Amino acid sequence: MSGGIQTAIPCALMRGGSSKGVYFLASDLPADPDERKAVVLAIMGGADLRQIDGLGGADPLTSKAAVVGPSARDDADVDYLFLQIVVGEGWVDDTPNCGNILAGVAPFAIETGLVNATDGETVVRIHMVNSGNLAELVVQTSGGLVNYDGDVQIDGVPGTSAPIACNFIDTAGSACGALLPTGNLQDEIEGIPVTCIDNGMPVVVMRARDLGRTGYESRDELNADNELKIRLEAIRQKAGPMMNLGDITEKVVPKMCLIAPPRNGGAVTTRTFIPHTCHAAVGVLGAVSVATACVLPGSVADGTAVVAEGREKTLSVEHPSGEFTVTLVVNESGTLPVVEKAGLLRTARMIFRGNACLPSRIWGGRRNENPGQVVRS
Ligand code: NQM
Repeated sequence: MSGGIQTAIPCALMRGGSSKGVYFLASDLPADPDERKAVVLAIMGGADLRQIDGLGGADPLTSKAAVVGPSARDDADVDYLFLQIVVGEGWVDDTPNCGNILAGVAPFAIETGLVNATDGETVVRIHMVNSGNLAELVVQTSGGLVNYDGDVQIDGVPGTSAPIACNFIDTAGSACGALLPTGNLQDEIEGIPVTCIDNGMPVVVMRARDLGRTGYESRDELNADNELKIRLEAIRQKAGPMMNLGDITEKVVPKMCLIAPPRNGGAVTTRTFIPHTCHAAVGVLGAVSVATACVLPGSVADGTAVVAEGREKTLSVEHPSGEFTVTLVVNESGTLPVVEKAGLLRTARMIFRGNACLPSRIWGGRRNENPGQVVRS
C-alpha cells in the first residue's frame, strides 16, 4: 500500500454518439480482465446509484468505458473493448458492443497517436473485442487533426458536429453466434410472440400491442411501468439461454425492444429497455438489429414496419427522442433476405483529457510514474 496516495490513470471523457464514456488506452489499465473491470468500476463510482465518488453520470448511457489499444489483426488498426457499468449494482458487463461509444474510438485513437491521420478524411478500422467483429469509421481530419465541428445533428445530442460514418459488415451473430439464434423468425415466450435477433446487439423484438401497450409511451411512463418491466424481465430470462447467451442474470443483453407502426414517416417506432431502463433514444447496434428484423418477412416486425423496395434500404428507426437512420444493403436473392452491410452516421467529441485518480486500495495501490502522459499527440 502506498499510504493513501492515489493512482493517476490517463483517460479522456468523450461523447460517443448519444452516449458518454471514459476512454482509456489499454496500456494504462491492468491487463487482467477482472482487475481491469474493478479499476474501471472504481473510477466510474462503484456500486453507488448516483456515482457520486466517480466519473459516471448515474445513467446507463453515461456510465460506459472504452479500452483502446493497437490491434494484432492485419485487418484492424485498433482493438476496442467496451465495458458497460451497471449503475447502482456495482458490476461491469463486457458481453455487448456499444456502437455509440464506438463512434468516439476513432477520434480517440487519432488523438492518442494510435492511428496517424491523413489530410481530409481518415479511415479507422476497429476490431470490436467484445464480439470479434470489425467496424470501419471515417473521421473528418482536415490538416491531419480531428475536426469535431460540423453540421450533422443526431437525435439525443444538442447542436451539430462533424460526421463520423460507421460501417458494419460482419455483425450478424455478434454475441449469439447466429443472426436468428433460436433458429426461428418468431418464437413465443410467456405467451408473447417475439423475434430474437443479433445483428451487432442481441435484441428481443416484440409488438407493443401484444403487451397491451401502444409503443408511443414516453420514456418516463415506461420507466414507471413496473408491471411491464416485470413481464419483460420474465421474457428476457427465458430468451437469454434460447439465444445462446447462457444465464443472463449478470448480463445487460439481450435488450428488449417494443415496436409499433411508425408515426413520423419512418420505418418503425421503438421503445428499448437496456435491459431494465427505457433508452432515451435507441442504441446504435440495437437499431441495426431492429432494422434487420424489419426486413425479414415472418418476423414480428412484418406487418408493423414500413420498408421500401430496393437493395439499399434506408430505415428511419423512431425512438422516444427522435429517429435514427440506418442504411442496410440487403441481398434478396435467397429464401431469406441477407443484410450484407449496415451503415449509419454518428458524431463524437472529446470533452476532457487528464488523469482519473484511483483510490490506493484498488490495483495494489500502485502509482503512475508519469501521470501527465495522456497528452500524447
Ligand atoms: O446498441 C445503449 C447506446 C447503447 C448501446 C444500450 C449502443 C448499441 O445508446 O450499439 O449504442 O443499448 O445499452 O449507447
